Amino acid sequence: MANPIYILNGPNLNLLGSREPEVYGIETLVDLEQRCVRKAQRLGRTVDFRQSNTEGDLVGWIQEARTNASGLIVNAGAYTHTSIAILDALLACKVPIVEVHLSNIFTREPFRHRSYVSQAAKGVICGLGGLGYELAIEAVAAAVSDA
Ligand code: CA2
Repeated sequence: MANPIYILNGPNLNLLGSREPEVYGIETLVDLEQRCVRKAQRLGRTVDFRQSNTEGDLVGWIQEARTNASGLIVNAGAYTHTSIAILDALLACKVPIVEVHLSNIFTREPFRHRSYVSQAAKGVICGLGGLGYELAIEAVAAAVSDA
């Protein structure tokens, strides 16, 4: 059995569906997870979908992905724009990495335009809501089978 694709979600993404639907849509995090599970199944893959509000949890999970994941999809939430610790962990992780954001970070406040995560990512998808997660799974699955 191939290793799962890790899908890591950062702070406040547990609030999806409860506020700011005009920015983040109406899907809850559970809806998003189910969508990812179904997409992965269609591609013959599995996902391990997690969320934490704590930077250290995300760093630990990225370290775990080095040996236990076939690929990594990261929406680091606001840590995207601030966390060198998450960048360093990602740089040490040699599996294919795709960065995803529900909203288009480039049409929002200037502080959201910079992403540390992008420096370690094979590709970046933003502004497509939950569909972006499905596209990221497709990209990681393709990168894994090319390897
Ligand atoms: O667009 C994205 O996916 C973000 O990563 C979401 C982060 C934000 O800080 C990034 O700049 C872009 C914030 C997630 C907060 O999610 C909420 C969802 C519903 C209600 C409140 C917050």
